[in-house]
This record gives sequence, structure tokens and C-alpha cells, in this order.
Amino acid sequence: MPYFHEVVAQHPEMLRRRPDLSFSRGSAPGVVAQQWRESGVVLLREVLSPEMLAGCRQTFDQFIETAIKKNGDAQPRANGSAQAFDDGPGPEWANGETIHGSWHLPWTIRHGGQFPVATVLSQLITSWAWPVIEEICQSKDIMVMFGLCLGRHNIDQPLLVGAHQDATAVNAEVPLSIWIPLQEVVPARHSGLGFVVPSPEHVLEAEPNNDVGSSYFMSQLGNMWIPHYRAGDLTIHSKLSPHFTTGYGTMTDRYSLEIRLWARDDAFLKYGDPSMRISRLDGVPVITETRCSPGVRAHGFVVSTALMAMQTVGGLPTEELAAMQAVGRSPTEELTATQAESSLPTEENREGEPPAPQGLMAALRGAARRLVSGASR
Ligand SMILES: O=C(O)CCC(=O)C(=O)O
Ligand SMILES: [Fe+2]
Repeated sequence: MPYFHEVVAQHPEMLRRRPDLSFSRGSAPGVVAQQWRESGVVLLREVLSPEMLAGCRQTFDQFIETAIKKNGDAQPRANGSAQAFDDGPGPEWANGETIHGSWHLPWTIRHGGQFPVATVLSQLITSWAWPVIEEICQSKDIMVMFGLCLGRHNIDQPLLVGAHQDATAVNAEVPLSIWIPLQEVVPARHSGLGFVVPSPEHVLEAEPNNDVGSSYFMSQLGNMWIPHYRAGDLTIHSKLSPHFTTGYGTMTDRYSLEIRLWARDDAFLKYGDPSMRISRLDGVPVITETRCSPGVRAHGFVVSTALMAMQTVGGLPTEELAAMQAVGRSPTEELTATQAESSLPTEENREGEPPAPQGLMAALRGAARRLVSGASR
């Protein structure tokens, strides 16, 4: 079975630019969505700010150094008090990372009061990519399913060729994944992603480890695309798009996020704990609902993400955010739980709602109102 670096050296055409699959600000969302449907993957350029991503990468790296490798000097509670009620890293990392790195649920990746997934999502919903995502989902009412999202630290090891579809490797139902590197990803220098284009329209037969196998890979050499991502670029791949982690053996570090979301639909509610709902209010994307049941230890993250997103869309002044985060850091877990469980009073859910809780949702409501009056000015 061949290694990636050998196959890429023999077939450098895998690295060629694909202008037909690459889009930038100004691309019509309908055109991008159509290409995504036909090919299974699209690259969106210059979506996020490289400076913001560099900060997120640093936070992620500090989390790895202090909470996973445990060779930093951070104390267990140094992450911030309410957030300390959130789950810590999964038990599989008790002895540190593997030689390939590690992967983590979004609410466990935190350091110094920062959640990289919260920061990236806040900018994503105000970016030029958001209308594209809405067009792909064919809805302006989107649910981010946090339990299906991941953050990954990858160490570039030499890898044998292979590929998977998220329909088998992640979830048979969730139609897409958004892959966001927190840095530039240069093929042959950093581990990244590659895709088979166009995507088949069905689930491929896979081995028990979900890999579709090297013979499938070798049969598709003419259809391979390994993009060069600049910091700020992202790809969106469908659940049927065969794709692969590339590995060249350079040992460089790569940090990336996998965001899984779709139109809010009853079929997806089972994946909605914890989750965040983004809808449009007078044309502006706002957080209209958050969900995090008392037993789900992600409240600090959900509260932070919702507040940060509302601040980014312009509805929450900085002072109010600071005050709200102070409330969010209240030492009683129940308080944060109540706040995070409530939802903004949309027309459908206002009835039968308990009295408006003080705190998070009250602030989000105020923010939404301010946005609406601002928008109608
Ligand atoms: O980041 C990686 O190496 C794998 C990511 C992946 O398979 C995905 O986002 O679906
Ligand atoms: Fe995948």
C-alpha cells in the first residue's frame, strides 16, 4: 500500500488549483451551493480573519500543552470558574496525545477563558460564507450540533493512502461538514484534507475502520484534489464526499475545526443537545435558541458562544458582554444551566415559556431588539 508522499510526488496534478471549486466574497451563494451539490466539496476563500485564527490556534495549543500534555503550569481551575463546570478533556487523553495528535469536543477546548470554537463561529455567522451556508442548507434557520463538531490537533506523520465518507465515519444523517484550519495548510508541508471530486451519490463499501480502502483511492487518482488553504479559507464537504487526512511525515502541527450544522428540522433535534440556533431577524443572523440540558456539561461554552456571537453581529455592547460573562461565571452551576436552556422569544416559542430568566437570554433578547431597531433605522 503506498504512502501519500509517494503518490503525491508521482501525481503532482492532485495539488493543482481548482478555480471551478474555489469561491470568494462576491460569489453568488446559489452558484456555490449548486457546485457543492454537484461536486460534494467547495473551497471558500478569505472567510475568516487570519489574526483571529492565529489567536484561536494559540489558545488551542495552550489547551493541548496544559490540559492534554499536562506539562504546562496551569492549575485545573485556571480556565475560569463557570467553565470549570464544563466537561474536561475525554478520558482517552488521560495519558496525553497519540503520535497523530488528538481531537476534542468544542466545549472541552478552552484556555484562559477563551473557547476557539466560540470565537470562530461568531465570526463565521457574520462572514460572507453564512449566506452560502444558508443556501446549501436551503434554510435561514440553522442548528449547529455541537456534539458532532470537533477540534483537531494533527501532527503530520507519514500516512498510507485511504479515504472515508462522513456518512459512515461520522453520522449517516448530517449532510455536511465545514472544515476550518486555524492556519495555512500547505500540501506536502502540513497535514491537511484531500477530496475525491466529484463525489459519488451513494455510500461506498467501507472496511470496519470506515476506510474505503487503498484500491478505491488508487482507482480515483485522476479525481483527486488536495487544496492549499490560506489562513481564513475553509472547505464544505458533503457526507458522501470521499476525503482523507493527508500525511507526509514532516511532523508539523496543524489545528483545525469541524463544524457540523444543518437546517433546523425535527429530524435533527436528537443531535441538538448541546446546540445553538441561528436565524434571521430583520435580515440579520442572530442566536435565537441555545440548548444545553442540566446533565450536559457544556453550559459555560454555550453561554460564551451565544454572547460572543451576539456581540459580533453588533447587538451586544462590549460592556454588556463583560457584565454578562461575569454572570455566566457565577459559581452556581444551576444558574448557568437555567440561562443556557432558555430560548429567545420567537413567535412560535413565546407561548407557554416560563418567565424570562435574568441573565443570558434577557441579554440576548435585548441585543436582538437593539439590532432590529438599528436595522429599521
Ligand atoms: O482534520 C482531519 O484530518 C479530518 C477531518 C475530517 O475528516 C472531516 O472534517 O470530516
Ligand atoms: Fe471526515
